[in-house]
Amino acid sequence: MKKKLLTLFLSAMSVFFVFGAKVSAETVSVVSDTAYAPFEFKDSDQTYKGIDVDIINEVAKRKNWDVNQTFPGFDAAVNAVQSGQADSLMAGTTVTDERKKVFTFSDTYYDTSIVIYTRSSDKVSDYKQLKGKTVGVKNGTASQTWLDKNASKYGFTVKTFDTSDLMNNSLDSGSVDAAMDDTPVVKYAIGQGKDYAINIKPESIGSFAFAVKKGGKHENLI
Ligand code: ASN
Repeated sequence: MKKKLLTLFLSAMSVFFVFGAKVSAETVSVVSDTAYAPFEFKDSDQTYKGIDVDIINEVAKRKNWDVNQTFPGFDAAVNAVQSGQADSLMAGTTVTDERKKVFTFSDTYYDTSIVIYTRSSDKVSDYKQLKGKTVGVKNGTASQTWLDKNASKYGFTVKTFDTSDLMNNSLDSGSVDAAMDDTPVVKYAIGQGKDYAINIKPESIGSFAFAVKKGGKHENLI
């Protein structure tokens, strides 16, 4: 996993530097998700780490930005950039047509997919098995869009959470039957010892990129 992450980081760096003008000692506020390992997460030493943190720090170094990165959670981060309270979004954000209407995106740095997962004792290998069940998801995410679109087709109920760890606590305690999140994040959690299972094919939905408000004063960052 470590080697894979390093390869991802290096290839992300190579795409990240084909765009953008060099800005001189500009202070750039960057908002991110909060519990989204391996992209951003609070480590046991109470500092935030992860691929998004490493990429932003490297970009800042090369572009001479003075970065202030904070971790309010995905939906809060999106709202902060849209309302002008923050300059930019680095939160494992999937580029979608809907989001392109309000954000300007950098080149992408990671091809993602989203997937249903359950406690490992419950096997869901077909969406039809979710009939009558409750599926957890994080507010404002591409997974939520997918679930909302498919809820009536498969007969499940969608329950939203502000963060992935709150969602996973509910999955652990049985107050939701399944959840949906980005596949690398679920696989990382399983690798860290979470007792979850993926028995259904992930949905490819696009790639992650850095973003600023479309038409805003920070488009020069990209
Ligand atoms: N990958 C999610 C999305 O693009 C964002 C996240 O969960 N941090 O909707």
